[in-house]
Amino acid sequence: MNRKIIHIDMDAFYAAVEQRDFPAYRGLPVVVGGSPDARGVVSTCSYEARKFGIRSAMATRTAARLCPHAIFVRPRFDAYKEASQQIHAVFRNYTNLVEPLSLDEAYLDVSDCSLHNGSATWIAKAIKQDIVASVNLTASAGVSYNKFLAKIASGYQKPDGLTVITPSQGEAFVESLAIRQFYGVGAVTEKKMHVLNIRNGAQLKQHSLEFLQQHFGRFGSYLYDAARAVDHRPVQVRMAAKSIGRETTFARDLLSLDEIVPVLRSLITEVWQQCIRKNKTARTLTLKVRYDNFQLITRSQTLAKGYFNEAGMRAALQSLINKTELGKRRVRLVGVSLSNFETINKPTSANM
Ligand code: TTP
Ligand code: MG
Repeated sequence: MNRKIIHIDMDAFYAAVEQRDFPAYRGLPVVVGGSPDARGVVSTCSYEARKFGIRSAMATRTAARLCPHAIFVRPRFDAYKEASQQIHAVFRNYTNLVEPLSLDEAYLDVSDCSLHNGSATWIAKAIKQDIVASVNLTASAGVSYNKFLAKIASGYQKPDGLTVITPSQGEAFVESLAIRQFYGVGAVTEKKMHVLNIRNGAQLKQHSLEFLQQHFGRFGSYLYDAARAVDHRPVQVRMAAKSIGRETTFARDLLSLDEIVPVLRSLITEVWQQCIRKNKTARTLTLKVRYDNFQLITRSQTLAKGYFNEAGMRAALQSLINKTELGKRRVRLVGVSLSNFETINKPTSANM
């Protein structure tokens, strides 16, 4: 039986929160990101601003040139996080099978949801309405029988869209897609595809599994399936974050390790004190870095034996730093967290 998957993605998320909270911004080009007179980048912008060609990850300075009368605002992550939590609470009214992808995006598997006579389309409509009622923001929804199609569908009629791709429409839909619209195909892969004369789904479908694997490695088999509208990836529920962490956003973006490392060391001390207070020990240490273009990465180390203490975290810090571009790229935020907790007296058993 076909699954019923919904992909929800908020419209112009950060910018929409700003327009909601500051009515004077409504109907106007709003750009959320760094300062336009420094080296900041655009996080996102309102749909009014997109008419001027402004896009995420563009230099804010370029955005200011494209639309000098745009309103430039700095991000308010707390407000976005709060809205995100409220949206995710809405999702869980419909199913526990929720896979969050980011603050503003999630997959839901509603195959077993009996609300609205089990119609995924009506469930998606209801979720959109609930989101408006709960956070006063619009979302776009994609409804289909796998994750790949649901995600493409949600972006098909933005903003405030609802697109359904039925099993009988799936293959033709995929054939019509530009190659760039395939999940995982970025600028580099797109170029490579064009060299191979693959510009759309129909052309992709003409190539054998062997050909695609030869040119794209493991990604090739994903592409082979995707071209046939096949995607078996399940919606993966992630547990509520069970971690203790601390992070800091710098007043200005930092490059020098001499400035960054002491901050990380004091965050480690804070995390460790919190662990002591909560009587916890953990096996996984995670370093989180947000670069100046807002790209967020995490690097983790898990101990095969034993637990992290403060000295252990300090000792592991350098090898985690080495797995990042700290010291080479400017960063706006760093954080450390511990997870994978274990209660020492009660051994966990995998088969219980
Ligand atoms: P997106 O869902 O990609 O974008 P969006 O919600 O702003 O607009 P759309 O209607 O096209 O979905 O990203 C969600 C949020 O993540 C976005 O509001 C801001 C943040 N973000 C960045 O900070 N930097 C980026 O480069 C991107 C793409 C997003
Ligand atoms: Mg979005």
